[in-house]
Amino acid sequence: MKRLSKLAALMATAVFAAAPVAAVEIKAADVHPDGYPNVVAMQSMGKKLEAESKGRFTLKMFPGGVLGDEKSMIEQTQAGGIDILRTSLGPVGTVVPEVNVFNMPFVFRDEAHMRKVIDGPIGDELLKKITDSSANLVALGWMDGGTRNLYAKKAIRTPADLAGQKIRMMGNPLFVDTMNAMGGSGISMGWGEVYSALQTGVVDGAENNVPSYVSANHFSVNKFYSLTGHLIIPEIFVYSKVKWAKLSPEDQALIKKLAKETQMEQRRLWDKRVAMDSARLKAAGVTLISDVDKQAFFKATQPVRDKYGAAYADLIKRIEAVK
Ligand code: GTR
Repeated sequence: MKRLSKLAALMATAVFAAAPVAAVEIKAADVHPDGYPNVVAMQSMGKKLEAESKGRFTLKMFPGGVLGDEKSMIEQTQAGGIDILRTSLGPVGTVVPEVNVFNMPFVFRDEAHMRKVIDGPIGDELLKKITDSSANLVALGWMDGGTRNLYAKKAIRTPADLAGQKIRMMGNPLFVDTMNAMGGSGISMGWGEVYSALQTGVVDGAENNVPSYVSANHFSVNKFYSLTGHLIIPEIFVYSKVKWAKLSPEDQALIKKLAKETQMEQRRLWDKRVAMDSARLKAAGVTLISDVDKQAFFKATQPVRDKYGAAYADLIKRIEAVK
């Protein structure tokens, strides 16, 4: 009897030692399709994580908005249904109002300015603000979202050209206010609905960076791309706080380290993609409007900066001071 139980104990130890450590499948999501720089960068982070954790982690990507629009995906991430979400900062402003400083029109001078800000202490502070907020998200890193320009079925050069034009904006009242101030009529809807809305005339135009304009095929219905440059919004990838709490401190540190690399990898992929898509637009016969009265749009949107920036005057001064 004694010998038998000893044997049983030995067997139990052997079984326990051979049992694989619990594997974690990370569910990642993006509104952009496979092949888009942000999706590729996130998949690459998944591969590195798999290698460095010796296969304990795998990342499964749900691209193309299959899990819903960004507003709904943010909610799913907050609830733990999605582990990692790559999203524009635009809709994040509805759950962490302070990030709206980055969402304001003409807050960055150009993309180089935006990159310097997100790579420096202000960028780190904002990530921490998101993590420390009640939004239930752990902000891991930034991605590049280029410059957003207006596209419509006609050339837009001045605020007057936008009169009567219904323009799709991202889901955050700040953007509807921005479009209304610019002279058009802002309508918010999820990214996945925009193509058919443009096609059927529910909206006359929209605004986005070149890779989004191309990958969503919007250039086939709206052939005038006006370089208004009204928004330069960085993107972000966040981990569900509910899920984050289940990871060991070592795994959290590993993911944070890889996130920093992902931020830079996406940027390289982004720059290549912008060059490629810009060439594609020329070949597709899209008219690029560069003689836009940007000063007029800047002036027209001052009330939006006043309204949303009032509480963050110091932060805005610090952003302006970044050279
Ligand atoms: C893109 C951004 C997406 C999404 C989209 C939109 O530039 O990468 O995350 O926010 O814009 O306008 O909805």
